[in-house]
Amino acid sequence: MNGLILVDIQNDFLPGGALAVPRGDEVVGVAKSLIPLFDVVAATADYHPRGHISFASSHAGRRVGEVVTVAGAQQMLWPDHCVQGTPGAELSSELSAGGVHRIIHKGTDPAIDSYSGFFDNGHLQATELNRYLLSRTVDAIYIMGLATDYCVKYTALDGVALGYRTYLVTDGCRGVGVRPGDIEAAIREMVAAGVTLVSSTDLRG
Ligand code: VGL
Ligand code: ZN
Repeated sequence: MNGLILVDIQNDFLPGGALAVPRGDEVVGVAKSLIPLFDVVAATADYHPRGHISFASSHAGRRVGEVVTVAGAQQMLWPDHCVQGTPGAELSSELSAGGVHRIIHKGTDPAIDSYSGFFDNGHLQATELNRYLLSRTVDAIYIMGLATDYCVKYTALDGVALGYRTYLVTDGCRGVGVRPGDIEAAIREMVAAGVTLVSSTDLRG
């Protein structure tokens, strides 16, 4: 069974949002075109409590874009984003028309970030995504969304590690690109790990 995973297509990652991904809005139409082609559609949602460890505002004297060490792990600091219960945390209203069968919240633990839709960054806790996909007998996952170089990448890498045939819908992704080349490097890393690149036009036939 094929599953579509829509990664973090939330208002805060779209133009005007707190952590807007450049041209992030361009993935929404791709998502809408693919949703009807899949029997299993899961959407991940970054869903942070106020004061989350990934927010620069939670670290005195630190600024957005700085990297700090938290419990021995590197943590990039972001603007406050996808705060639970705020409009920025909601999925794009264009996806509320239907077709998303399950929303998987992540990043809900105040003390650890979670880029992947499957696990937190320390691989300490799993979300319900893997269980959900297994319950629907999904063995191939098609991943698209925001952002290529963070949540999309880590979701795809975990997908491969968990044994899914893992596809990246390249035209359905946009990246943050904190440093030049980050997005291309992320795609290379995914391919090297065993992710297959596809375009939505191939899937639509
Ligand atoms: C993301 C940075 C912080 C993402 C989430 O969805 O890629 N990036 N939180
Ligand atoms: Zn986040």
